[in-house]
Amino acid sequence: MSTTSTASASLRAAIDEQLLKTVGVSAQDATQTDLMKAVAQVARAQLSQRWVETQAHDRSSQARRVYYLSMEFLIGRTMSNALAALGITDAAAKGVSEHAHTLEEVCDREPDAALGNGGLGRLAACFLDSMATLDLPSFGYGIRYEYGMFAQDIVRGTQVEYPDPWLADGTPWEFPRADISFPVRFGGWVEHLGERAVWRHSAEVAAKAYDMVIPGHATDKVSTLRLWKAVAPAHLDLAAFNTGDYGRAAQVKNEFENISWVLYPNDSTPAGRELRLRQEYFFVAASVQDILQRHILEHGTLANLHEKVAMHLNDTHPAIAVAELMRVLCDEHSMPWAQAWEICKNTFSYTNHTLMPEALETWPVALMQHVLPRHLEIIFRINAEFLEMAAKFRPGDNGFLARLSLIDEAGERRVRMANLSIVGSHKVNGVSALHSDLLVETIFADFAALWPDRFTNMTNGVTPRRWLSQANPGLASLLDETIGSEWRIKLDKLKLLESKVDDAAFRDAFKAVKRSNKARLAAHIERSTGIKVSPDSLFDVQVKRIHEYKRQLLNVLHVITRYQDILANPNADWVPRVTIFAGKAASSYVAAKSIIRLIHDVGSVINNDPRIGDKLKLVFIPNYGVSVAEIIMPGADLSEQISTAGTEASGTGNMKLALNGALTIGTDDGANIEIRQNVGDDNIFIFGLRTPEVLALKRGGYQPMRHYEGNRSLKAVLDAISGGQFSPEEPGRYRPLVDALLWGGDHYMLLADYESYVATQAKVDSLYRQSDEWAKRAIINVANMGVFSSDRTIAQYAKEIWGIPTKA
Ligand code: 26Y
Repeated sequence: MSTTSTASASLRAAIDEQLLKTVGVSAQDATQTDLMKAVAQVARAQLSQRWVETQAHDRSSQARRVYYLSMEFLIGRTMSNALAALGITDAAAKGVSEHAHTLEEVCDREPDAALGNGGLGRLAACFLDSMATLDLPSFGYGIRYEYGMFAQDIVRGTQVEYPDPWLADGTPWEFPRADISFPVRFGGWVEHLGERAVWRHSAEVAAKAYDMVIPGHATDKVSTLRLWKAVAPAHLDLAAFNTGDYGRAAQVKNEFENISWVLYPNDSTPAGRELRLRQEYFFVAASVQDILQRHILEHGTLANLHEKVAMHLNDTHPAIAVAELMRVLCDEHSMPWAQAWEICKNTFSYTNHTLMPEALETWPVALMQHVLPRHLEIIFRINAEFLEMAAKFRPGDNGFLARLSLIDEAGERRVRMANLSIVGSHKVNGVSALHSDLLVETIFADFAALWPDRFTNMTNGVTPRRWLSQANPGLASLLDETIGSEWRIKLDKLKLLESKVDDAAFRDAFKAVKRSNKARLAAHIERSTGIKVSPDSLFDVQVKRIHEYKRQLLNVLHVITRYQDILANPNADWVPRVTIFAGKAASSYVAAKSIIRLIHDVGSVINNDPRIGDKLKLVFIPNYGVSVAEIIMPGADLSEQISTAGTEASGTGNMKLALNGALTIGTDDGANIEIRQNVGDDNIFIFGLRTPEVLALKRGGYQPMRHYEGNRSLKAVLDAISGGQFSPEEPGRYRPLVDALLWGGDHYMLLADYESYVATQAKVDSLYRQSDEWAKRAIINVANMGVFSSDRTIAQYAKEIWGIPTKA
């Protein structure tokens, strides 16, 4: 027997053994789900071995580690990624085929770990993959939510949210660490005994560790994602239980354990509730205790903490860590304040993911006093010392100090978490070149005046393992044949494709891959919506959270324009197009939900209009998430990245789509700008106002009505929507959406960009008609996406922010 067939024979034996031992079924009776669990157990055992070895290595080398603190990790499924990292995909496929199933069917049985909302959470998951792949000594820390991102169903065109009990049947990928548990305290008051502060807390909950192993690729190293579960202290439970009051016992248990129950399903809309603050402190307090305990075990002192520990704040959500580290160092380890503050600043770094002022987190001082009284005192002291220093920089400028202050004194006093993060960190970064520039020019301008060197840029990236290897096996094998397989860990190698652009045989192979990915996507569309679409159409894709600034509504305006034009000129040479949307709206976000409904209403009219046929289809794929994205990205021709310039911090879907050979139609915003710089102006469709023009127009008094009056097709489209053409049973349904554009100031300037958007869509059509020209540009896009690997991003963080050498 060859070595590979020995490997698959032994893997098959291992699967059968796990079916019997862990799953508890005979090999003959195993269902797809049973097989999924058994294969996972086999992979888990091998990963566990790597985990133990990596830990031992990092411990003995006294490595400097990075700890990535994040409220969100949008991991998706683990199976395919784990098998690929272990190099046992083929053997596993053979193993399950003996049971008359395909590996794909088996992998599909795994629920997504959807512990995040959108871009920020998925970025954290891509980063973990890259940290492991680069052998970076690292941990992710977060919350083990019992319920992740809600599942979205569409009922008569409207979004309905269902809970996501992803843990209901257990997950084979977690390792409960029964012995790792830390107390987390809340409430009460502070007693000052001379110099010493003592926090007399009023409540305590236990944080229990659950680890997920994050395998690296082309390395035996793994990283750890440690998630905390809140557990009521046993003694508390028992007190009520022993008196026979079971109802009360359950209630007390719930009050404590609700901390890790559910992910806040808000994205860039403030959450503002006490439970959210408790979640933030809960996972930060547990993580800091764990990190310090490990540090003391390895180094015996906290004096060198910043030399061995880098803690990264993924947005302001874990910002309370700054106050918590100060509290632990000063109150619990009796370190002098000044020394603790030096350590603190040198330990933390912070990434900002949004410019929109309404999305910046603040907490009422009164709430902080109630939940975390000692932390509030510490924040006040940090603020006093900081403002004293700042006052020397610009004496007498009270506006400057008021803007810098950690406390917003206008109206109800509030703690500004972004300001706390900046003051407590040695580095602050944005997530694209434009975003990082705008940070220092706008919302953080005062801080940048004070500390210009603190601010930097780290352009986002995505992991090529999930977003190319795994999601697009067809393109991955074409790449392997054409340029070798090293691109998986050195994405710059894609550049080699440029020499193939004029090779007709290669172009045909490339087109064939796209065509089969589109057929797969079309099948998913039919399964999930009942709508049949032709893979010969141009697949025009906008997938992301539904938010006004992302302007899904502008896309709909174009679709209706096209519909009206087709009706007016039915015999023109129309490029058949399928416009595809997917994404979730925050449950309380009325306008976003209304946009979802409009998409459905417009879709029913267009898709059922016999005059239109295949010339135009409009579909909304329900329940967007990581696994659905893995089907959509490879099947897209056109990537819609159409946020108002200056509002999308970076975007990462734009990178995934271009990496899979879609051309971008987009504004001069976020990472679109860097995509343009890399692929070249001729290989991307950029339209609309640029950031300075947006700002100037806002200042000069923007008049949306002028565009309505001045553009006949725009007027016709808006009149059709507001007149009820798409909602005849309730003609006024979309009046509020249209009124917000015409009378409400059109905050995101859809009408200002409409004309240029529609004109650019016509250019898209002309290029698509020349299928060879289109393919050339798509290939050039793929060839130039190397820089958008999260390996590049993480190598840059490691070098410039965390001070940890990597092999990249
Ligand atoms: C405060 C809370 C309710 C909250 C929760 C989640 C606020 C914001 C978020 C999520 C923000 C987010 O996902 N931002 C996105 O981060 C990506 C990664 O950097 C960027 O590519 C994207 O432009 C940005 O919108």
